Amino acid sequence: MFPFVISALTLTVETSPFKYGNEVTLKCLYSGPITCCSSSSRVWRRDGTYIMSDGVQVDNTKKYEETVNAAGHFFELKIFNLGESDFGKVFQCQYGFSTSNSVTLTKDFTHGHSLYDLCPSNWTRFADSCYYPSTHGQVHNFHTAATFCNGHNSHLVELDSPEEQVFMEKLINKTNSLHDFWIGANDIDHEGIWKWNGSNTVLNYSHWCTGEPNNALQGEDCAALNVNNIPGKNFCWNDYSCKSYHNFVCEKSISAVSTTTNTYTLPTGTLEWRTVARK
Ligand SMILES: [Ca+2]
Ligand SMILES: [Ca+2]
Ligand SMILES: [Ca+2]
Repeated sequence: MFPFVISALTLTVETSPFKYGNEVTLKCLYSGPITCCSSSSRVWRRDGTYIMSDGVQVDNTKKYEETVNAAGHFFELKIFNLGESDFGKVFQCQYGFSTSNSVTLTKDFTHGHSLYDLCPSNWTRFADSCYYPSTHGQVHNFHTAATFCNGHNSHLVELDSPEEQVFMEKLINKTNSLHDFWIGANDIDHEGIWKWNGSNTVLNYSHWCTGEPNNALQGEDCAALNVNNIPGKNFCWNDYSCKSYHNFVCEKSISAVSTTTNTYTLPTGTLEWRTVARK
């Protein structure tokens, strides 16, 4: 008995996991069980060149991740941080001696999702926002920092959840700054009533340091993330005089980016309402 079955492979582009994601998943579906090829069986190619072989990344210029679902008769390749250079590239999967159809990545709105990172350079994506941490030495008082963000169609960051707080800690850690970072929280209007500067809404989440906010000295009405707390950087919040100088983080929503900064080729076919509304 011949020890393998040649199975037809179908390669498709799957939905991005994020609403306007910069990741894409390619799904390689085979029609039945393949009883062969314990080694060098699964292969991914980009423009004819191997990028992944049996889960081992051959091309290290990008981040790829392969998952195998034997029960479902498919394996998938997730590509991270899609950029302009990925569009127009041709992808293929191979299993044993079978090779799939070719799939070209296009900047389209498949499933109502743009396969493109909408954040400008120097801005980092998390959920539906882009974030800009000010650079080393780019320190301002609270009002000047807020004005800077406004000038970039954004506002001082509003931290609404533990997840966003954790993301912020990682983002700020990468800057290696020893300065604290302004966030949008302030009680300028009413002492003790903390609001976000951008949306003018009362805080629904907070991460104050122990004993803060304490409105110390002549009064402290503006909040910053603590990065030089002793011992170590713990990223809790402290209120300061709004006139003091700190780094800062701006946040803008993805929808603000897509209507002001980027232009797109109009897609064909049927679109979801929210996609049409962004144009
Ligand atoms: Ca936010
Ligand atoms: Ca205060
Ligand atoms: Ca304080």
